[in-house]
Amino acid sequence: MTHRPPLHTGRRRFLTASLATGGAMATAGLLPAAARAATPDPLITEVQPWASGFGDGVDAHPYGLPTEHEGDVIRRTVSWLTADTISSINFTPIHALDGTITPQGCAFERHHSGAIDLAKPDYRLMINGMVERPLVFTYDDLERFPRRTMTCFLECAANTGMEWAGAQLNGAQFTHGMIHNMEYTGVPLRLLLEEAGVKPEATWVMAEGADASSNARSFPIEKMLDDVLVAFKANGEALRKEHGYPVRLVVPGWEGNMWIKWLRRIEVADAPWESREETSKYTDTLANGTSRKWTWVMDAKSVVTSPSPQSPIRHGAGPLVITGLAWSGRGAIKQVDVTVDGGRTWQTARLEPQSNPLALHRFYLDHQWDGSDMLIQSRAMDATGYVQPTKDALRAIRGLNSVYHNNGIQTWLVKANGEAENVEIS
Ligand SMILES: Nc1nc2c(c(=O)[nH]1)N[C@H]1C(S)=C(S)[C@@H](COP(=O)(O)O)O[C@H]1N2
Ligand SMILES: [Mo]
Repeated sequence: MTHRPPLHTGRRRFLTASLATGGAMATAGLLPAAARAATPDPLITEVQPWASGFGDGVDAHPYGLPTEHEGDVIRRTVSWLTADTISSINFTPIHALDGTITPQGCAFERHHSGAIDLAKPDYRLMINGMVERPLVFTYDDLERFPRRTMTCFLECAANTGMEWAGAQLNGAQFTHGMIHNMEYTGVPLRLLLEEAGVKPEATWVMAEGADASSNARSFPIEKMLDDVLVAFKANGEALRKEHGYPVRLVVPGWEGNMWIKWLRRIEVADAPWESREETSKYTDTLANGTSRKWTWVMDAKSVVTSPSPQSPIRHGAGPLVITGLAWSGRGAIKQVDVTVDGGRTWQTARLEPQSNPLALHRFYLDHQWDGSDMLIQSRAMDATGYVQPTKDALRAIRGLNSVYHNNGIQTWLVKANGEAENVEIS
């Protein structure tokens, strides 16, 4: 599964060997660099092929792609989940990424009727309903409004949904990969609504896309006048087709299905669009048969991305970087605690500074691994003081029939050989 460039195997083997003999230094938190230098390494002592000629010219890749050595950092599907590729889902390779930004090319996709091709000249956005002036905007019109740039996560409400009944999928990509985090640029929807003139009695807004599914959703108008963006750029460049080119809705902190792609119409109203079949699709069925609905905001959640089943430990005992992601739709992540002993003891991880509260946060725990089995978990706390619950605590409230909004604590069993497995402990 893992791609190892053959030229690096010698160095890898050597690092492992020197770590084994340099245990004392390793526990001091330093790699035994002196020991490493003592053994001749052809990668150091011999001229390599890449230093014996020319590399690519600047005209080789007008638009660059990742190097072939990173060819396994790709979106993946789960065959039994994705029997149909059109109304379907794939997963972000979060186990192989670091930092917080998700490159568009490997950011998960969820379509109800496929990713459509829509060119800018054919793009129209209509605002109608309870407004003074119904309006139609072209793409060029949108570019003339004041814009903002902000980074936020999009999590599908179904993320981790397959884990309700117990540990099932073996990898962070599959258990937690219905998420991405991009820097979006666009026009605040508030400015477009002000241009149209929202009537005072309006309380709801319906938004729909240009694809066959339309993915129509109802929003309380307060959110639409608050921080929602009509976005046309992601991570500095145009949205990719699969993420809604040329224009999508960005709904910070709210579940992914509200982030309408290929946005084509906004209708202002005084009631939600209950007549539309999709309006309350993402409901959570409770044990007593009733449902939670309009659970728009994503609760605090976190996951260790490495080590994890697809990112095993490839070195021996000693220094180990434990890292992962944390996020909350209710505000910034204030603290992430990590345990390596199944919750008996917790250590507070280092959080990288994050300027946007509703973006993914990256945490690190610099650990000295003694080489024995670990039960690794992470637990996030957000600005409201809410603490990510255990899976059992969630089940006690929501039962086993839910699919959506599973933000329970994830456990990886990391074995002495460095391999990891998705497990549950209680
Ligand atoms: N027009 C339209 N918008 C849509 C969808 C869709 O099928 N059509 N899927 C929704 C769902 S359920 C999710 S989780 C997100 C996924 O966004 P992504 O494909 O950019 O990851 O888009 C949402 N917006
Ligand atoms: Mo979704």
